[in-house]
Amino acid sequence: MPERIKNYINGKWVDAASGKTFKSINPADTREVIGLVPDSDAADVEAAVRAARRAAPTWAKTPPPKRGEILYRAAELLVKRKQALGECVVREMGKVLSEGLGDVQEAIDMTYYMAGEGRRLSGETVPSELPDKDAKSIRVPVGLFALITPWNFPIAIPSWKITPALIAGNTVVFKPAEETPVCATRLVEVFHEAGLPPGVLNMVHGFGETVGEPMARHPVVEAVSFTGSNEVGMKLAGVCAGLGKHYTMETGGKNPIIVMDDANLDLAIEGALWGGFGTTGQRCTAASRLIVHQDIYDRFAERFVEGAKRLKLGDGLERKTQVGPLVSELQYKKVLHYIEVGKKEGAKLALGGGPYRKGLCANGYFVAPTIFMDVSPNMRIAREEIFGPVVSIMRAKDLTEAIDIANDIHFGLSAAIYSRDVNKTAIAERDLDCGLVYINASTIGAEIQLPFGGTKRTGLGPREAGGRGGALDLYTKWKVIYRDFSDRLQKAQID
Ligand code: UN1
Repeated sequence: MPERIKNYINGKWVDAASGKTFKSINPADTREVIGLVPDSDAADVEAAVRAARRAAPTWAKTPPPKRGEILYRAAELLVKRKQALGECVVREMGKVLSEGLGDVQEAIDMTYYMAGEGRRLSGETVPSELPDKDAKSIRVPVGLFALITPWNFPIAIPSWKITPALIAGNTVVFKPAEETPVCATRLVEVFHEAGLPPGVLNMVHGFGETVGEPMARHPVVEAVSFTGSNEVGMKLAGVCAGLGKHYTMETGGKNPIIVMDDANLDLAIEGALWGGFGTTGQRCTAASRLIVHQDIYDRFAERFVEGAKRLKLGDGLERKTQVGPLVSELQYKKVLHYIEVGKKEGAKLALGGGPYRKGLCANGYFVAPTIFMDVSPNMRIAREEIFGPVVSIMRAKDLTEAIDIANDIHFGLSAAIYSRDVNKTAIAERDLDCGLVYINASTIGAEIQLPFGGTKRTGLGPREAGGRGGALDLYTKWKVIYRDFSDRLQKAQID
């Protein structure tokens, strides 16, 4: 029997007002229904927003270290439940178990990190230009946040948004991806059990048009944080700007690895396999373009294809599996469509090129690891985000050309270079136009203590995750306080 999943409103687990449900299934075997999930609408959004609004004044006045204590307890619970949550990620989203556990670990890291912010949340104190007067800036909550998260990191990415929102004193309405509602529920249970007061965090399950958009448009919602497709992100940014809401949109990537002729080839191949096919290519940070120096191009391509041939596809809970299924029928069809586009564009298909249905994979959304060679930078498969196990290899005559190809697209999330020449890696570090640069490492695996995000159409608004210039820039606003204790009128800029 599938589990009956609920919305979480004002500290209570409730069905959608309409009573309607939809199914969450296992993408490795679509016959397995994991959850029956509330198919919510604007009425449920309204109830969640009301609860969040009622909870806001008390939560905003709760001392941040006390908010932090709740987050510490949540982090401890995540540690205790890591295995179960990791398995839930595998069953509902399809990634392999080691990565499912990594997904949970990233949430643990983030929750501890943001718990610690409860005792920092620092501003500045600076001298005033006048005597007997002081001046400081403090961080205050923004207000009520709508958080809309994707399915590819069903525990980690919600934690990137929920924990900074909470530590900063905001209240939240949260819509998790419709593909991974059970994982989201496990995460919200943790915050509930950690002692979060009712109404501070609310979760409404459902779809973009019926829940996400009404949430973002709701007049009481002051800010929106979205991670997902570029198309939806840009549209939502327009909605937010029009309604005067703060926002962060974290969207696509088309991340390159540059492999120079002096690279450690074994390391570069390993990194390219991990970046290209890890998480079945379903990371914003996935390495979907390999830009290889012409002198090692053939050698690299041959060995890369050999390595990809050996990857084992299957159910992520099987110990030997390295590549799981795509998350849904929609993604499966989209990836297969792009493979056809690549063939038609005249790229050379070196591996894969279609569905993978062998053995136990027959009932899941499996696509064979696919490699296109001799891809030219203007082909669609070299420019558009595919979000699947499809990698394009391109040739470059030198570092300058490689960097030009890397930069000549609308996205700029992460990029990597493999080279043993410190000057070349320094030039790449300087000239790659993106948010994350990796040197002698793949494009995936950002850590939470630094800002996460990219340039160009990859993202709009403040970055996610930790550190200066990270999430707190979205989840707090500055208040500046001048205190005059001179007992006389003092005029700044004049006296
Ligand atoms: C994403 O795919 O949206 O850097 C996030 C990484 C992970 C996060 C990816 N830490 O690959």
